Amino acid sequence: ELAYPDRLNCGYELLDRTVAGFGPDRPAFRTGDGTVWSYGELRDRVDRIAQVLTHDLGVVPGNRVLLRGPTTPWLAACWLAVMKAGAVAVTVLDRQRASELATICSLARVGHALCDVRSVDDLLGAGVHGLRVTTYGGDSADDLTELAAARPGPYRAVDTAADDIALIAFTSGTTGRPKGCMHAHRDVLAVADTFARHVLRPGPDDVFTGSPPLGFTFGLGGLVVFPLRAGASALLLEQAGPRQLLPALAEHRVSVLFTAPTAYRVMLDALDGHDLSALRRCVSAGENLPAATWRSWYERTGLRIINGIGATELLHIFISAADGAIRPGTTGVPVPGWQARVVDEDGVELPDGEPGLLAVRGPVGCRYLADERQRVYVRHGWNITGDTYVREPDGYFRYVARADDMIISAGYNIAGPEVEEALLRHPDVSEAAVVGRADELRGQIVAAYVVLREGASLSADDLRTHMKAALSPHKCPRTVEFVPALPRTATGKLQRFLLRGSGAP
Ligand code: 3SK
Repeated sequence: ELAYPDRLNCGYELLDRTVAGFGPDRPAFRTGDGTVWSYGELRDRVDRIAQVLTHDLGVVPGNRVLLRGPTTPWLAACWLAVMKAGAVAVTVLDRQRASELATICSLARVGHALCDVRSVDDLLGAGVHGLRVTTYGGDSADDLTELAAARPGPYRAVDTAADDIALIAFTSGTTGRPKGCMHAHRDVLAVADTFARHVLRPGPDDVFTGSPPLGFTFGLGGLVVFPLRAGASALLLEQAGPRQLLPALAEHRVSVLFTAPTAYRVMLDALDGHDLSALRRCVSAGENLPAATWRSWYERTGLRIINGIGATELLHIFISAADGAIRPGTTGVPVPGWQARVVDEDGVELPDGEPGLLAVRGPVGCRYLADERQRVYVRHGWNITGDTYVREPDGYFRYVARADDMIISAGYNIAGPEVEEALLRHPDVSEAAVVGRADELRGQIVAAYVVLREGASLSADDLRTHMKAALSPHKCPRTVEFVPALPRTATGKLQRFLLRGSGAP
């Protein structure tokens, strides 16, 4: 049980309390060009921004403030300032375009936006009525950076209730229509005090980095909330693709890495000559981590990837495993503080070994902003994540598929990810997606889309031979298509519905 006081401001807890504990001089944020913001400097900037919000922009507690920009210390500082000012941060991705931004602003009734000057065009293009946009990183007199410079002095954090909403994080899942997930001040601390505290066990000397943007709660947790809660520092990279990550890991002596399975696979091809000796925790989430990727990473680096499943609805990771308890091919066990089970459509718990719906509950729950899909996500007091899982007899949870990604072919239930894993075991395959395609005879057939590694020239016949040796015949793809890339959401999740050819969720 996590016990928090009734009055709690997560911005104060993450920043002021950490400065009180570790002093102002330790590094908080670093950037790729070597800039370092100490905790003292970070607090000074956050307090100035909070003053601008309150005194220049007239933001009052509860107002929704949209935050948009590449991953920089300024974006993180704006988020902390919104927290301290008792307002509600609406985080969006830099990749989201005008029409999506307009939808989000209208759903969340956003009145203000703090936006990196480089990302402002789409936001202005969204044409949101009454939205007051303040840029940062520019050089005009009404730029936030200029306004903040003129607002000295410490800022006293607004005395928010632990249950006041701090954040509305939008997800469109893998299929479409955005849903706003509301999270309170206590939720922000709860994910640090469960997953980070028990699985990562960070200390003040840790250096975090990773690819997920701050507009995705995977990134907000991994690059801001977890390091600050531990008095550690984070390297914030504007470009954080696998090829930028590798040299950064060495140069900045990164010890905790957050990224997705695809990036681990790409990094495997380019590891040579990179010094990863400071790295001690590698977290993978966003999608299931195939056992083959886990094993190759372990063989090449000696590091055991921490696989996790998280959700924007639940803010961060709720099933995972630490260190020696990691079992490749499984996600792990409920993070301390969380409970999980596998249930049928009626919410009845299924026996171990039987696939069913993953149901979880813990310190954070799903609270959609005015959305009828709340009834689908929360059933019988449990959050139903939309994933099909098996609980093994030893209590480990094994991913099978997204619930709507099961393929039924000639009466067989086939999990797309199992077929994808077998494809990925071929050394020439870099990415794979498997979907069910309508078929008169069999109901559905297994159709594979494959991205080959650079320079590889594998034929569909050779791949079929590999698959026949790897899987029982009914699971082998009937069609194989080589494609240059797979369709993904802005947060990197595979959009299988586009491959199914339905064009719609
Ligand atoms: O959506 C996800 O996959 C996720 C993973 C880890 C942490 C947070 C999120 C939203």
